[in-house]
Amino acid sequence: MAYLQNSALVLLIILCQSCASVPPPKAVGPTPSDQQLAWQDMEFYGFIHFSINTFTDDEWGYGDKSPDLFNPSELDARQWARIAKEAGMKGLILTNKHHDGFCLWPSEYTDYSVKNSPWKNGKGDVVKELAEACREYGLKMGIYLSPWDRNHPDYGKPEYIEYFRNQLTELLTNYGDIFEVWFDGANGGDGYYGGAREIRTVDKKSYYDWKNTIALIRKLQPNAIIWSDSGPDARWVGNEHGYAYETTWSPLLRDSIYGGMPEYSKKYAMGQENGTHWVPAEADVSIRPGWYYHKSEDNKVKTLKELLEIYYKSVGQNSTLLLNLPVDRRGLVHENDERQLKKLMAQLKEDFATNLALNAKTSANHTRGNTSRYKSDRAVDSDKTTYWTTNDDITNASITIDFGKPTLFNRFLVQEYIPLGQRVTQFSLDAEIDGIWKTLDNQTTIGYKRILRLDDTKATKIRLNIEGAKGSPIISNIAVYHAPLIVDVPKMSRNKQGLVSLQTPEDGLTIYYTLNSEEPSTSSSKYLAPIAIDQPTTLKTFSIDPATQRQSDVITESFDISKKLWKITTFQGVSLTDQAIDENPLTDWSVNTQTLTNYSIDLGETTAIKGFTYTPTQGRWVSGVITHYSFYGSMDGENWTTLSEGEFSNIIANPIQQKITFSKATSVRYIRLVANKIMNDKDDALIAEIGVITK
Ligand code: FUL
Repeated sequence: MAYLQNSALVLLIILCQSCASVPPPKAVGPTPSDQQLAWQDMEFYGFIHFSINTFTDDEWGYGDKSPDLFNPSELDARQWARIAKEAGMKGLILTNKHHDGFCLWPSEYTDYSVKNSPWKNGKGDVVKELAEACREYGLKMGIYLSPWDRNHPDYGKPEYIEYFRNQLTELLTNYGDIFEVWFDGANGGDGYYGGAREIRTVDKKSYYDWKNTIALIRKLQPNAIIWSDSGPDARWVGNEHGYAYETTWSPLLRDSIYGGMPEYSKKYAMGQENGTHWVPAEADVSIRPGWYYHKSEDNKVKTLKELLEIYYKSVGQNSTLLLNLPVDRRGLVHENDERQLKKLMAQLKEDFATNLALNAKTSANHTRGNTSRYKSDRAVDSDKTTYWTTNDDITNASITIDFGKPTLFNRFLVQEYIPLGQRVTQFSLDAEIDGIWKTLDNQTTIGYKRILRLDDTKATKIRLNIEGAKGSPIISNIAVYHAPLIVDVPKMSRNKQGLVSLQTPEDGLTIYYTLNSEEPSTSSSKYLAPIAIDQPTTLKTFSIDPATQRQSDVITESFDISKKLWKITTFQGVSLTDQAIDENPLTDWSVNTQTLTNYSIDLGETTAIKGFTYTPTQGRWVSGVITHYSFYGSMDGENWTTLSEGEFSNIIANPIQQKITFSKATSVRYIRLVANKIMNDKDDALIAEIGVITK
């Protein structure tokens, strides 16, 4: 007995020695600092764009607007922080000073700040309010300080650099811990510059003397990540769509890059396999078309499908995600943006609800030193400090995960152990379906995190094949999920024939609807083909995932008579156009006001109309909007009567469909909308759609 016990002890000692005697692989290429590792773990955080631009409806201020304009009626940084927290963000970066030079904190070094605004009688400090809110909600805070300053008289001269550093010092000293410092690459150009109103260009490479500015930041906030096109700690992803690349390297040829260099996006943004420094990607994008709040974009907040696409192409492609929430003139994140964020959060929770690979049976064709310390099961143990790896000379190896039974999945998540560098250059994923192995995907880089979106697959085993790497592959985590379908309200469109189509974000959802104003349910009509709607009708509809019973909100739309009999007749040089009556708000009729009287719309039959609708362009930029109109009706197309004349109120700020109703119904066969004034006194009008109201 004693002998047995002793030999077991000896065996144990030998085993432990063998574990200890196989050292971990040596790092390959550049590796992240502790600060970069902590930052990468944040994965998802928010941007807040807020400034005088918010009150002037601009994206880039010139620097000449009065601080009097900055007057949010109910600014509440706690609301921003709550929304960010509930969305799963780990921090917030505020535009403390954008290109216009206006400071959201009462800087000692300029008068161009909140201290000369009416907000809180000049006693307010937005940065302080956000710092307190972030602390309360457990969020980290970052700062955006534009290097370009279109207000400051010294911009372009050496004195400005001192001013810039003084401001940095204020921000990095007075507001607690800062996790990221964000330096925009846009710098130099026209501006106010203290009244000079001229173009000032700078040598982007040398003007800012970044070396010393970086040293200052390191001294004041040693844990902060410094972000710009060229890092030094994190880099721009090269576009403002929020998308990283299928091949995204964290190493970067950092010394070849400077902030704002023109060829950056094409040449460097993906990172490089032979990059010299660890400078991981951050993908920035706004939840709306613009970075700043514009009322005109209230109905252009990104859809759930678009937001998910961004998430999978950023966090799922070895990048962090910086998602912008514009704060509005009240000083709040708009309700529409909050609603979309909530949808995103709910869907992500569902997508990653159950890790089907957690503690599954694993095997590998190579294991470093054949010790348990580096065995394949370390990749599925949910401990990111442990990993599966191979001997140093192995750069091709496979790990198999055995679910034990046919298992349905459509997401594959894999992570490299990045403290030892990013290594994998090529990999594939196989699945054993009904006893036959099939390749599901071939890809290149992994990095911190890679998520593959796959078709629904039912397999008993899967196999990750590392087919190329810069050293032994080191895989710290593999997870497998079955994400449900994206459930969101159906998208509606109608054609000129009056056929209404309903579209779901993904195939596989069922749509129910009613045409009698009743609330739809699963016993209502099921949508199978476009619905013919010729008469005024209220359509209510929602979509549902039959597998999970998750259902979308109900969406309601009122349709009037169809335009199937309508014809536009133009004369005297006006080009014939149907865009104004094709029921597609994304196509415009571009027409000169001088000739806008030279057309008529024939409704095809005598119709009693109670009003009309005008939809201005729905393009990204608001232009050609008719602000003052006359609307005419005629029975014979010769003799016209003015049915209404006036102004479309607030149409520039909110260019959605306008509905004008008359005091009484009038029977007409022909109609005509004429522009009396176009925004910015332009000559050309853009008409997306003209319609009538009959009910
Ligand atoms: C850009 C800026 O010019 C935009 O206004 C915005 O701040 C965006 C995040 O970065 O380069």
